[in-house]
Amino acid sequence: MSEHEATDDSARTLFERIIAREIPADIVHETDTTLAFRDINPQAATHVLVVPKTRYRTVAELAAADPALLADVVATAAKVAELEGLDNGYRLVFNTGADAGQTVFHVHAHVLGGEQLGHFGR
Ligand code: IU
Repeated sequence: MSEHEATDDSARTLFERIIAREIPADIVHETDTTLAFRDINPQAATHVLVVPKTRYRTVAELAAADPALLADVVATAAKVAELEGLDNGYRLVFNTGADAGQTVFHVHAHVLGGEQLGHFGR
């Protein structure tokens, strides 16, 4: 594990196992630094997760450590929106920490769209 990777969670996350192709996922797009795959519990007509192949726990940690990699994640999300035909718009969400309901501590962008989305919040 490099010094840039999270050290507080001993177990590898599910997303690291997807990146390593140890467990299957419905992969939508891949770059040298990112992977995009469909969420198993979709919250919109289109719901894709974009992860950096290097693990950081949260978007804040990623932004501080490797802003170019964060830019790669956002660019991959935009590419996913194009591939998925989200021409009428989409939402990009980084749940961060407990209050936002983050459950997987390998930073991921949710790309949501394909229908009119409800307002976010409570
Ligand atoms: P969150 O932002 O940490 O709450 O999002 C984690 C997402 O990971 C959530 O939407 C799950 O449905 C999704 N997910 C998945 O796609 N595949 C899995 O095997 C597991 C969670 I566990």
